[in-house]
Amino acid sequence: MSSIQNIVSQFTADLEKTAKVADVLNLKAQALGKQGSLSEILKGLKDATPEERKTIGAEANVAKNQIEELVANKITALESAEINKSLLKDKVDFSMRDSILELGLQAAGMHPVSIVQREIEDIFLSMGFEVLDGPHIEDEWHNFEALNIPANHPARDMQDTFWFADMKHLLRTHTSTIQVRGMKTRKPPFRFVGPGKVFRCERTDASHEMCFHQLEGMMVGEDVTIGHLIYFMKTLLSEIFKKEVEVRLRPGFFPFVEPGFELDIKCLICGGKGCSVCKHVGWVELLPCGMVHPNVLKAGGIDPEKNNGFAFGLGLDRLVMMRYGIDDIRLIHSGDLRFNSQFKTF
Ligand code: FA5
Repeated sequence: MSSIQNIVSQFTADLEKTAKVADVLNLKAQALGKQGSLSEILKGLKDATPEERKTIGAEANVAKNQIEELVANKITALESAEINKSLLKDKVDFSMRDSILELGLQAAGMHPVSIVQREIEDIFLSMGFEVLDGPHIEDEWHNFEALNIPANHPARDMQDTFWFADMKHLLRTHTSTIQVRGMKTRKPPFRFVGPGKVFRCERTDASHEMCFHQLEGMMVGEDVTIGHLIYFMKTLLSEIFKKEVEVRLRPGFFPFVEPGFELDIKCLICGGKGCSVCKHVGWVELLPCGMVHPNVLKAGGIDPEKNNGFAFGLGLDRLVMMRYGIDDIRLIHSGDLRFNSQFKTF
């Protein structure tokens, strides 16, 4: 009996000195394994009286349970010490977050697209519009079909699309997908804007990028007219430029509006003389818009007999270029801190 107790106390002392799970398991094998010290005692029972076998057997069982419990506790302790150690090593001090962010903004400035986007959101919020968001990865229905562009429609070629391998999903080519999602989740009357990144498989130049920003706008109700559309466009431009800018409205074709218009701005880089940004025509395509096509309202679950609406899709990067006199869109996307630091800081 005393040797059983000795085994447990020796085991406890040896366990105390272990610092690795593998060493704990080795120690356990030395006590409880086939050749282990406790097993050796049990083997010796074959020569004992039935009475001795009973008491020593019971005592050995208690010792085995004790050793197993000691082992389990030690392994848990070693594993949590390991986790704590790695947590401490990779620790992030979140209390530093705000000051780091502030330092970054002071050094780099706020991105000009973010500055202008926030200003436009505020302008539209003050006129009773909501600000909506939408996913970058879309399906064909939201990007094309619901916008009156069925499969094989030539208008699909107007926007070179990045398709996923399943040929059903794509990177949205315009923020008009937000129109569709907005209509589906609202009942007229409503008005909202939806800014965001869009993607097109295009060759880049001074005014074209593959990933750029648009800001969609939509207003739907019983008596929405072209007059409303022109009023909101004019308010937007006078608030953003804080000065008279020359614009022209011309007919434009988009399957999701009828009638459709292109609102161009006199190029503020060259003053209309012609440069690489306006492709030497003196005007920059900025704000396509129009009255929402009845098929689009239907796809959005809205009765076109009772409601009509306008929609627009502002080219945000080009507006930023006009506002700050930036002569190459690729600078906006360069990620160059020397460029960013020239704009407003907090
Ligand atoms: C559209 O994307 C339509 N969804 C806009 C619309 C919405 C029309 C609602 C009517 C009603 P478009 O492909 O023309 O239209 O693009 C809109 C604007 O995005 C352009 O006027 C231009 O300012 C900008 N844009 C287009 N392609 C690029 C590009 N590759 N890089 C930078 N800006 C671009």
